[in-house]
Amino acid sequence: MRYDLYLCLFLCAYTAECARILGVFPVLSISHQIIFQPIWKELSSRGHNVTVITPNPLNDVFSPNLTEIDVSSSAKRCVDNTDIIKKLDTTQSLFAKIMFSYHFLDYLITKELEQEEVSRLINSSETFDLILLQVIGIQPLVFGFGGKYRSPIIGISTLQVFLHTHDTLGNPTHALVTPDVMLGFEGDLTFANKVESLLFNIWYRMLYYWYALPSADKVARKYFGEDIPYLGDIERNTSLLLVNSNPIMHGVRPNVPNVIEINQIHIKKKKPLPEDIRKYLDSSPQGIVYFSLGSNVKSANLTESTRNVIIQAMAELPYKVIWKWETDYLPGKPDNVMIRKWLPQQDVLGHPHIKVFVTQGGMQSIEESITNGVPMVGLPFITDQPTNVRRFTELEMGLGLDYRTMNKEQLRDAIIEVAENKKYKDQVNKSKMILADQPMKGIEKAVWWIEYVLRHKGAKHLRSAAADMSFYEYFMIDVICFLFVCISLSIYATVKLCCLIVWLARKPRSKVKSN
Ligand SMILES: *[C@@H]1O[C@H](CO)[C@@H](O)[C@H](O)[C@H]1NC(C)=O
Ligand SMILES: *[C@@H]1O[C@H](CO)[C@@H](O)[C@H](O)[C@H]1NC(C)=O
Ligand SMILES: *[C@@H]1O[C@H](CO)[C@@H](O)[C@H](O)[C@H]1NC(C)=O
Ligand SMILES: *[C@@H]1O[C@H](CO)[C@@H](O)[C@H](O)[C@H]1NC(C)=O
Ligand SMILES: *[C@@H]1O[C@H](CO)[C@@H](O)[C@H](O)[C@H]1NC(C)=O
Ligand SMILES: CC(=O)N[C@H]1CO[C@H](CO)[C@@H](O)[C@@H]1O
Repeated sequence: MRYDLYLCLFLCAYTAECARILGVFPVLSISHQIIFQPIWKELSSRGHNVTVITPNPLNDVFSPNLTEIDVSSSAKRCVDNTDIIKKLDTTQSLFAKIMFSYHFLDYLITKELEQEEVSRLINSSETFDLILLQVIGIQPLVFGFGGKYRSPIIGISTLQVFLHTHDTLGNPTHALVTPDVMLGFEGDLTFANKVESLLFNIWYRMLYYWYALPSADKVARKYFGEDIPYLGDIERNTSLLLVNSNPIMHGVRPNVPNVIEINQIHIKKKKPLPEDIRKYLDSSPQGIVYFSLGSNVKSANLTESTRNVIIQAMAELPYKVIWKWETDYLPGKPDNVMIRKWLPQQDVLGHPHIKVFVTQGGMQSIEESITNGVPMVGLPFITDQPTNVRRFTELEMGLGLDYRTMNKEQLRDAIIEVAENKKYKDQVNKSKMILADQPMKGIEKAVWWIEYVLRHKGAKHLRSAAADMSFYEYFMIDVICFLFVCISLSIYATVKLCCLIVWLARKPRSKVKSN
């Protein structure tokens, strides 16, 4: 018993601290969870006792220091009850998309909080030294965990974060320099864009601070107890934010020192391909097109007309095609197409015969494509996908098409153009070299910063003064008003003084006259 204790003490000293860490990653979407999974796995193998709430557990029997609370049953029920792809489709208005994602995340997280294992954890007297929270869109409810355990909070986001998350850390959000990701425009803005961006910045904050946050605070009290601080104050207490941000795809933005950009977290070491797939790829030196719409958008759920356009285009390609198709049967499957319900995407992209990746344009897929030097054809569907595709088209790493309006010739020609014109491959190669040239790997960086916050019990010393300023202080509205009043008063006083002088100067003369 004694020895165990000494051993544990020794190990704790050795690994900086064997901390008790709670991770809350509520969103059911493997393309997001593959960013978090390596982080929680690495932390546990470094000796921390990690508990995570996730709908995508690793179920790894070799991780004894890891406790995963599987909330997939609650999450699946929410997802099945909602037509997410339609609600977040590019044809929906910005307002509709934002309101939908707010209500959906609220619904999802509430259902997960109600799940028995989660409820039991919240009711128990467990303590944690650090809370890791998934930051995505508008979901202030998860910050209830921070209020419950009163320990330092680290936010981790797989996407560019929304305005209010920048606010919590005092990160600058200039309407023109860094327009919000939901607006979908970057680079040179038109005048109309500028007006829209500024109005959005104001409208969004009104929505968040006056509506979303107060209503989430009421809900949080129900689940985490009445004694938690105001949800907005807990959120403002965030020590550090890790943002999955790709320097090629996202461009640059100014960040305060406690906003850390990480990338390529989910890039794995190459593994051998399954035998049948390897044979197929090896036997196709004329080139192969890899087609996958990712994990959220299902190829099998495309409308019949879109599917037919794709099938006809594929049939006319001078290459073979390997398609992630989620059912056993693809009606009208051309001979040059192989379908699989699931594919080891990174290893497929790493095969030298792959010429083009036809993708929905999710950030993780694009990152995998760049790391493997494969140019892309983008068919964007939801959220950030149109922006991502526009961006890689601008960078000449591929071409983009609108899946609703494209015809078979356009798709076929785009694929052939990207496969045969060397400029796309060269651009991807350039980006690949830039991405590879970093001081440390994404996962190492993430874990280093998480342990940094543990070692210093927060990161108050990195906190920008802007994080604690109110809106009017940050924009110096009080100072500007004060100066305006001062200047107005002095102008008024000067004018009055001049009048007085003129009047005085005239007065004796008039006296003289009257005399
Ligand atoms: C579990 O944590 C201990 C220290 O608490 C560490 O020595 C061990 O390597 C960890 N085990 C695994 C498999 O990660
Ligand atoms: C980690 O914490 C959980 C929950 O408190 C506990 O049941 C478990 O024994 C701990 N694991 C280790 C390896 O200390
Ligand atoms: C946790 O506590 C709440 C309120 O105190 C209660 O409604 C809920 O049933 C408890 N959950 C579990 C799993 O005991
Ligand atoms: C802020 O975080 C610290 C730990 O870093 C904690 O002690 C404090 O209670 C938190 N305050 C609020 C309002 O959540
Ligand atoms: C990619 O670029 C690097 C240097 O920029 C070059 O050395 C390499 O040969 C290129 N590879 C391909 C496949 O073009
Ligand atoms: C393969 C696949 O995901 N099919 C889904 C298509 O959408 C319907 C409902 O919209 C689901 O029931 C199917 O499972």
